[in-house]
Amino acid sequence: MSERRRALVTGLTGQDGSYLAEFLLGKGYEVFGLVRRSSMPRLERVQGILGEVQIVYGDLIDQSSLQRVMGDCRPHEIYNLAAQSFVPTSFAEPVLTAEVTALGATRMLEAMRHVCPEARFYQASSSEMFGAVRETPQNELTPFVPQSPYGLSKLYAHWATVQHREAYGVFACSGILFNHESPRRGEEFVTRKIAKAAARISRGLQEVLYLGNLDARRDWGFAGDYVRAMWLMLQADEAADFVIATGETNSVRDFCSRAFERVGLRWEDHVETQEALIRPLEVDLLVGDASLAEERLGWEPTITFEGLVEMMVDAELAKLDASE
Ligand code: NAP
Ligand code: G4F
Repeated sequence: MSERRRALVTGLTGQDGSYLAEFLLGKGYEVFGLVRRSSMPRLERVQGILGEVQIVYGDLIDQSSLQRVMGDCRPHEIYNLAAQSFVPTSFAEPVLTAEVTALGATRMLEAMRHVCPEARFYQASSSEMFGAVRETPQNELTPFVPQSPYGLSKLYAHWATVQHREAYGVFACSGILFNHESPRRGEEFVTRKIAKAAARISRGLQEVLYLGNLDARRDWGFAGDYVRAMWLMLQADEAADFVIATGETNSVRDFCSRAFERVGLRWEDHVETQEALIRPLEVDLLVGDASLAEERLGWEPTITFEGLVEMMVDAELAKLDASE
């Protein structure tokens, strides 16, 4: 009988970690989820799988914890999803962001190289690395011009992944994922903030939604589709880097329009802009070309922009119904 595949997922408690763990359990993997120690670990997103996933404690800023965990789990596949992932926080806490998001990835790669060099490694890279984009749509060959300490940190981690592959021959892939959302998205990100506010305003629980730049355009997909792409990258014959995106771009204003339409309201009557929410530097336009992933991995998104907005607003309405 063949050995059960083991996967180590960092960032288990985040949006993607929860979807990926569910996906891997569905494929029969033994899943180890790295959680950082805190007085109150945030396990809400993984409540449903706590009996199946094995929690292991460690922190991306502690090298020895990562080596210990890898030695204990002996993973076949490692998915490095942990990061300080919120762009505004990266302007407020640039050193912490670099420690976790940039050096944390290097610590993971070094731990793997020394403890389990045969494992396959996935790095959660980001379209934020394209920053002030030099071409549209963006693909694997588009130059990187990061516009935030977060983008800069992800770029360091991206090149660390490429270098480990080239220098040491480890199987390491970097997935350059464009924005992906879901009802489990953190409440500080713009899509969840809008979906939640539209639902609350429609029920008379809130009056105004304050936002920053309404003109920014993003390529928004569904997180459930994107974790499947992560797994596909680690099943390929050869390690490589892939853009994962829908190929469609919409503005924050478009997201508002759809979300408020879903609850029968006009967004213009409820949204106000606030200077404090404007970033020191902005990424104006992102739209990805995922044709390499389609060709080599057979990956395609299944959820449209309209479907995503409806899914997120409907989930917020259902939560309000359940709490009544
Ligand atoms: P998320 O919801 O913010 O989750 C981040 C995870 O990292 C959380 O589980 C968090 O744990 C963990 N973490 C933070 N600092 C840590 C540390 N020092 N040691 C160990 N764990 C730590 O992010 P996400 O949306 O799921 O995204 C997953 C990854 O993909 C991130 O690396 C993100 O930067 C990247 N990415 C995301 C998108 C997107 O659109 N979602 C696009 C491109 C790339 P706590 O619960 O303890 O805070
Ligand atoms: O939802 P956001 O905060 O996501 P952002 O900055 O694009 O970053 C996300 O996607 C990246 C992939 O490109 C990931 F790597 C990263 O970890 C994260 O998941 O903001 C989206 C846009 C921005 O242009 C922002 O300026 O929405 C604009 N925006 C306008 N008002 C707002 C708001 N963003 C937030 N968070 N809150 C607002 O009130």
